[in-house]
Amino acid sequence: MKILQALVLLPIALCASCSREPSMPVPSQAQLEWQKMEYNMFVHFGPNTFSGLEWGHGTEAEDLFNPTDLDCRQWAATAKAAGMKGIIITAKHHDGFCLWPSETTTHTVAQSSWRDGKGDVLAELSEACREYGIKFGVYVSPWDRNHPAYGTPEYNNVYVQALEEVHANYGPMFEHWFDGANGEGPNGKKQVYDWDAFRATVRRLSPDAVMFSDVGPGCRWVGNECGRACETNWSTLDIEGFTPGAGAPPKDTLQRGNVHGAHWVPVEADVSIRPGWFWKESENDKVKSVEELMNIWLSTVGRNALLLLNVPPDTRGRICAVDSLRLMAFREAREAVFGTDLADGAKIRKRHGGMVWEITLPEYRTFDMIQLQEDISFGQKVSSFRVDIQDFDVALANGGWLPVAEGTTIGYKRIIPISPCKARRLRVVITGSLGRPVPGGIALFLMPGESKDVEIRISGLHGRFVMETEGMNL
Ligand code: FUL
Repeated sequence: MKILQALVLLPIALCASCSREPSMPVPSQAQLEWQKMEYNMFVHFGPNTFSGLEWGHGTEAEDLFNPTDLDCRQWAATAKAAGMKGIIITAKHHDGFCLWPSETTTHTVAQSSWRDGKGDVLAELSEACREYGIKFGVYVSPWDRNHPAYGTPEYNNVYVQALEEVHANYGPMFEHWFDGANGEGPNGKKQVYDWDAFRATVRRLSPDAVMFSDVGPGCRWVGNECGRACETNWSTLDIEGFTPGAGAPPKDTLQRGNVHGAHWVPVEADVSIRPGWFWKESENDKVKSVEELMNIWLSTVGRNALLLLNVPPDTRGRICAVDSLRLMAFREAREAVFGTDLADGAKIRKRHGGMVWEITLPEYRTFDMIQLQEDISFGQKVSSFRVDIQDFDVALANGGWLPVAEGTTIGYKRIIPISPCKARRLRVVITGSLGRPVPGGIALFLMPGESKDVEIRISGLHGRFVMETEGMNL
């Protein structure tokens, strides 16, 4: 039995070891699981929900926070129905108001008259997430415009204690969101943050939480707030000498990563479903359309990033109908595209040392999106690729192979929209790689409404397919 096991496992082990590049960063188990979540909900909620401000001054009365009908189960149910896997809430935003009864300050739910000072949003939300099988995470702003100690070394201890309260009492946490914002506090001073102490606290109490910041260490900011990752997106980054906030690498580097970066720090793209981060009645008619959300999806999840979509609850403490209906319509739209994998039943062969992935479909199929994945447990390797389709009716010198797409990085997931085409055989040609590439999956999709009976366009790359430029419009 042992011998049989060894015979079965040996080729797998050999194959795995020959695909592993010794000096290449790979994701931790927590980062791998995090990446597979793909789509999470951001929740901005606090005094700003009631004042209409984006950055509260910190002087707001605690009684301002007074949700009339708070229902965190509704948030979790909405996230679940939307296809999201986690929720991250602003436990404390820059105004310093804590959504849990923190001992570190007198600016919390406990000092408000909401539920006679007995309310605790973190307790309610973490419980609701457990009930709905949604993972829970927190944003705790280090910038605090209320705390009297802000701007003095003492504040770093205060903030560490706040982190301890949150992580010890409301975990497990899948992600901790570190905002690098570093403005002035009530005494006009800025804080010198003790990032080492902050990170060590989260690591100690929530060892599996992926820490977000401009420079990770768990995942990194995408460098904009419009939901756009770069086509070239390395999950590797050099972080030595950098800090979140003003000491971060240039935005361009955050977007692309470093091709030979020493650390695995994948991209998270945070964007709001509305113009602002906090709910405002005046923005009820400005909720992003399904089309906008689909473009965001293709530019984030489709470009090796995780999408963190902010859906802010209103003054009742509920996600209002316009937002939740949009989320459901968006889910339906995604299912209409990605619910049917037209590569289903295909035979996939690796050739030329794994540099060519040949796909033979069971029959001719029409598609206009190609989804490629690397098995990132071996690291991210592909730096350029091309996709060809084959048809012997097309009399081309190179055996009927016709290029339909090309690109740079793949990473965990890359979705490439192309002109609709009909083919039975495809090949992904890896034209540049840091090591032996390891495919993680190939799928083909068709946008509903596209003709099911298109002819192959001889023009290939010069047809309707438009490669976006690398230039980012921030
Ligand atoms: C930024 C904050 O200043 C915004 O208010 C918002 O919370 C965004 C997600 O992060 O740094």
